[in-house]
Amino acid sequence: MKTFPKDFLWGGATAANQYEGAWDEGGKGPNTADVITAGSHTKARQVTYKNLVTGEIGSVKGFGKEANFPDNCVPAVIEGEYYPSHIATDFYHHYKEDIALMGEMGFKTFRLSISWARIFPNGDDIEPNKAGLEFYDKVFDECRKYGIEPLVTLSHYETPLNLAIKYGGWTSRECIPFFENYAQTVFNYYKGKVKYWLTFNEINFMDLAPFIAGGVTDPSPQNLAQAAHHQFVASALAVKAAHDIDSEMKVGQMLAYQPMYALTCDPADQLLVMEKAQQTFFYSDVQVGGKYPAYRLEKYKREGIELKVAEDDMMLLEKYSADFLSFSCYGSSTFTTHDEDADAGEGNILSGVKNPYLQTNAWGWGTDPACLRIALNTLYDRYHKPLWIVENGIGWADKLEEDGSIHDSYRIDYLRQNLSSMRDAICIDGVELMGYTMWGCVDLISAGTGEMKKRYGFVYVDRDDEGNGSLDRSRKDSFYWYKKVISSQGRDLD
Ligand code: BGP
Repeated sequence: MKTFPKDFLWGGATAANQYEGAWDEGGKGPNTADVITAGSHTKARQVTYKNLVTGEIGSVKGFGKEANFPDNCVPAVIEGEYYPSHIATDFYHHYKEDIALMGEMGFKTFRLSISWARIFPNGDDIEPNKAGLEFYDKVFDECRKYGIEPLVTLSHYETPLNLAIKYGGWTSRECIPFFENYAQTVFNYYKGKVKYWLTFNEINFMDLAPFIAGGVTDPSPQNLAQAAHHQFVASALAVKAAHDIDSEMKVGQMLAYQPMYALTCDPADQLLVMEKAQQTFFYSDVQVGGKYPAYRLEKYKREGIELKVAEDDMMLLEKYSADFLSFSCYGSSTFTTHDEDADAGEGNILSGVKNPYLQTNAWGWGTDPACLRIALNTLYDRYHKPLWIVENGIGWADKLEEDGSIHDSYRIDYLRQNLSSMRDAICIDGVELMGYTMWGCVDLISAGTGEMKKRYGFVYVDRDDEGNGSLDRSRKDSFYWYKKVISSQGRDLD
């Protein structure tokens, strides 16, 4: 039976701000994620702020475009508030145990992010924080012990808080040299230990949640366009730096992607889907295709947005496009112009209306058994570059039984369907896929809601939504299932 290639990189994915904790230990500075409170399925997470003149405190909605701060107010940590990122699930003090569990499952790769503010506490420092560099060095050595290849994101939904306060985040061009310095520092330090890198997690979230994606404190359409442009140039400079420092290094783009369906065959619905897709493809057309697409430039003209571009920017984007395209994909989304015929959709920020053919989890995220094959074919046809699925999985309120077991058959069912769809893309369609990292392989806090309850892992972590719990780790049923999948090279999905 034809199956996954021998060198396929099986593994799991995490992000520092949702997993690492130790937010003020080892010389780390605060980052934008450290000022975002917990929420729930029905209650939005908030960014807290302080008025520098009156000392007054307040908050604005964290996910979405509302994170627009009143005059004289800056995002700040407020005493007495609960911020899930501060301890998260404490990878900082559990990394040996967690990587051993990944080794036990047979992981070939582990996606994690470096917290930028752990290396440059203020973002604009000249010299790096040595303790921060040493921490990740120990993590990478631990990975090597188990033959695990790290895949490292440089900025996963976090920017050093000082850059947001002092410069308005990525709206300012000054972030480019700061990021370049950061990238060069870690590429040099971890040369020979880390081969695969990603620049900005789900870079297309700049349009949807700019404070989270780039510390943007004034999200006008002009600022969003500018902030995305600065991240593109910074990514291209990171590709250049990686290739100069070590010809073995590969730098990928990271896109939030999901197949988009029209609810009806009305051409108006197809056009709507086409326009929605352009909002996502804009980011990969620039970063992987190397050029600003015409549809986006026309949109800027229509909206009166005047992009400020430095002389070499367009050359850099073309010359240093990403080596591969990585993406997250949890399901699909459906759109229609016939809103009166459709039930409102729920789920993540890319969603449209409810697809009557699909099931959803308790947070309204639809599970689509065909999404990976469709996503892989669409992206491979468009760019002809190697792909890597760096997030896929399902959040569920798992139950820890008295005897310490966790029976997550729903997760196994979801993954079985998704892996089979991914196998079809490789074996039937010939798509070039480098690897698969299941999201949140060890339980961590949810980005969307800040909850612990929305768990994704193969490994359960004892912690609740109020921050209580021993942080002890336990293997779920899916742990043993994934181990078997990896050892059979994806042949045995039962
Ligand atoms: C992606 C993010 C991750 C992760 C995941 C699941 O958008 O890159 O950081 O959290 O979604 O989302 P959630 O945590 O909201 O369930």
